[in-house]
Amino acid sequence: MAALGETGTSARRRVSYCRLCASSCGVLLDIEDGRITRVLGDARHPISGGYTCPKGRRAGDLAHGTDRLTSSLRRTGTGDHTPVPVAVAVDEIAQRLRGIVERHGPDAVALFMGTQQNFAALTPMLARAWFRGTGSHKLFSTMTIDQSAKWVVAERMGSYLGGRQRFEDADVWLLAGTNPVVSGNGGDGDGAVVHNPSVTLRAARARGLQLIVVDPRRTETAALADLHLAPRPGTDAVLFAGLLRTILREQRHDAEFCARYVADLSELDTAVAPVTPAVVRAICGVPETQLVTAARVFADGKRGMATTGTGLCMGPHSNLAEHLVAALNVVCGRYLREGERADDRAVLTRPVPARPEVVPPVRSYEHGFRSRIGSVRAIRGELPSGILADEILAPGPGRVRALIVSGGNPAAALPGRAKTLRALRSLDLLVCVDPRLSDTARLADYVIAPTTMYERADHTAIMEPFFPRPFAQYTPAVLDPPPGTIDDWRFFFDLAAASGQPVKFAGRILDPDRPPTADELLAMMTERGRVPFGELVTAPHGYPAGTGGAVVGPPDPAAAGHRLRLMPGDVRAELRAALSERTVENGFPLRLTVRRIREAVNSTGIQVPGLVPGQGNPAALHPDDLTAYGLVDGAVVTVRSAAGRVRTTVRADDTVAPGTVTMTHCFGSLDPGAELGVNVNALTGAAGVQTINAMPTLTAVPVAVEPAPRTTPEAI
Ligand SMILES: Nc1nc2c(c(=O)[nH]1)N[C@H]1C(S)=C(S)[C@@H](COP(=O)(O)OP(=O)(O)OC[C@H]3O[C@@H](n4cnc5c(=O)[nH]c(N)nc54)[C@H](O)[C@@H]3O)O[C@H]1N2
Ligand SMILES: Nc1nc2c(c(=O)[nH]1)N[C@H]1C(S)=C(S)[C@@H](COP(=O)(O)OP(=O)(O)OC[C@H]3O[C@@H](n4cnc5c(=O)[nH]c(N)nc54)[C@H](O)[C@@H]3O)O[C@H]1N2
Ligand code: SF4
Ligand SMILES: [Mo]
Repeated sequence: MAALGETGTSARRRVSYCRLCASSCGVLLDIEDGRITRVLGDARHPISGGYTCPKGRRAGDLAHGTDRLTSSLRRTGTGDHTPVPVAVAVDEIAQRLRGIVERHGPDAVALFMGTQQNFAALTPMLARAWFRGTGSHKLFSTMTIDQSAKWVVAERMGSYLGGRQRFEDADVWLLAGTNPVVSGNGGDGDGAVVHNPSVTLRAARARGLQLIVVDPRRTETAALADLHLAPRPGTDAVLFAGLLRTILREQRHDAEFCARYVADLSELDTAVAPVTPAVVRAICGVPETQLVTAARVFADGKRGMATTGTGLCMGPHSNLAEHLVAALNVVCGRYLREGERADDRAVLTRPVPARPEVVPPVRSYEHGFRSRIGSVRAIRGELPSGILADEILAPGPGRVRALIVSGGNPAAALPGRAKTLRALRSLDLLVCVDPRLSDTARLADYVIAPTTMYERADHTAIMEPFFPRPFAQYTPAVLDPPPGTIDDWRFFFDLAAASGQPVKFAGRILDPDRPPTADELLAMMTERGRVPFGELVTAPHGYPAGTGGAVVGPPDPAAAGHRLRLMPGDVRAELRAALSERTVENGFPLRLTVRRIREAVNSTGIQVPGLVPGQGNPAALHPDDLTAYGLVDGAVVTVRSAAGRVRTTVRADDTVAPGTVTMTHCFGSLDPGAELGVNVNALTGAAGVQTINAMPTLTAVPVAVEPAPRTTPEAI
């Protein structure tokens, strides 16, 4: 094994990688007396090249802070928590789950999979394995309050199996509603990552890449762009329809690719025909010349894609906007062809051969499990998290009565904060696996205290599609975990065992009486990969696996008639609706937009003392708007929407477009003593949801900002 020595009392430097976000940066940790004293970027790491961010460098505070849970907790009659041995907690939870299933059936049990469970290779596998054994349909994750528009696009448009053009040799790239310099999101795949983002983007521009950014704010990324389009929040669908119209009118599209792979180019052409540059200016506020220039620059670059993030996927027309971005990539033929080097990033996982053919749209959500809430159906096996609170609150058969939360904080993250809190409080059983007392954990009957990232062995199998080239990394546990903690995966393994459920893992059934080690499970996960686990562990700074030489193969003759659908009837109806919509002010003259900050990843980081500047969540407005609303920088204000209100301070920020307010999600705390800013989801939940994935509107939310009267109650 690659263990480089025992952790213990003397100071030593250990190699590992950070697992707070998908970037998986290589790090060197100075460890003294079992505590992290310093985090340095690993300059020998082939992907992150020494880069780390402010929150990654504060890993010591996350592991050893006073709020770190070192024992699992059980809620007492008075609502407080007292320590409980994890084995006892597991038995009690299994027993209570059994009782709930006996009375109400398996659909009374739900699992919520949060962001942090995805950065450990084993947790999602074992959490799902436990969940499958329950027989419930009530599976939820953050994807459906994030970028599930991308799922909807694939279901309605179909997919091309040859692979997408890469960032590394692109001539042009368009980033819409994403700010990789801060978030690391927005790379060359769905939900992908830009590693070491400033350096990567600057190097790409230095080799000639033209960067187009579409964002209402002049973001850190927009500041690096050749062209920055700043549409009114929530109007991207119209903007992208306008880009498509210009490209088709000027015959700048890839006619050969379209002839071969698209079923309905003329329907797309007809649908976008009314979206002239003048219409785009009127609706989006983007000048005609900018639109036409962006269309030409994008279409004329030979290689490169348009990719998106939350700013697009959280808007009031998110499914449509995301569909039109995908249509732009298709129309410009931005996919790999037969004989080109395949985009094969699988190292530890099974490689999927690239073939230049199409999987036609299947609309599998039309046949998924139907929720009793709004007839919404499961998509990709998950129910939308936007309906989780109603699934818990609405009486009747099938009501969710037990919820297990894995690496997530739904109390902070779900739209409609007040309703969410009511729902979580009304559960018969709430279990939260979390290293600290998050808002969700505060409400839980049991809090399971897991090990944190540097206390567990791991590898990058589930991150490999997001690396820019084939790469894998293993890390042993480099810190001793507090004795009362348990690996996340092991909690789910033990829960399944205590419930008498079989655990399927990597094609076998695990023996409940003989729990495997993390390393054994990690090795099993790699059995179908091209780098053996035994070789992986000998490369502490990671394993650059080379391209493997795969090329895009010939198409399967059986797929010859398969085509993508760019403008099916429902998408066309959504475009008509977006074009005919009139902005109604209704007392809410501003639009609240989403934005992330470097110092936190969702709710992780906000509680680290001194990490977030000012430790709050101010509302940033353009200086002209401050003047117009009679406000000054630093003033205490009420931000009000149709859903609720919060009290915070305002900040003058000339990167924010006039008419726009930006705040960050996942702030706030139910602990009245904690000053952790306000939670923006007090303002969401009233604006509409998307059909199909029930995605709530989390950006372009109509709000008003007013001086706060002294009597305004503190927001939750
Ligand atoms: N530092 C840090 N990194 C993170 C996270 C974090 O919390 N902190 N979170 C992680 C997670 S869970 C995710 S999902 C990713 C998300 O990654 P991103 O999607 O890149 O998230 P943001 O940085 O918020 O960027 C969203 C951008 O959309 C813009 N925007 C808002 N409304 C609109 C609109 O209507 N139209 C357009 N075109 N743009 C709009 C905002 O101004 C903002 O710049 O980041 C991940 N990485
Ligand atoms: N208004 C608004 N709402 C939003 C968004 C927005 O932009 N605006 N963004 C949405 C998006 S994109 C997302 S992804 C969600 C985020 O939703 P969540 O994923 O539910 O929120 P997080 O704060 O990331 O929750 C992670 C939790 O995991 C815990 N944790 C940290 N390390 C570990 C670990 O090793 N093991 C375990 N078990 N737990 C750990 C942290 O303490 C934290 O409580 O929020 C969504 N909600
Ligand atoms: S949190 Fe920061 S240091 Fe850690 S992986 Fe993400 S970007 Fe890298
Ligand atoms: Mo997210």
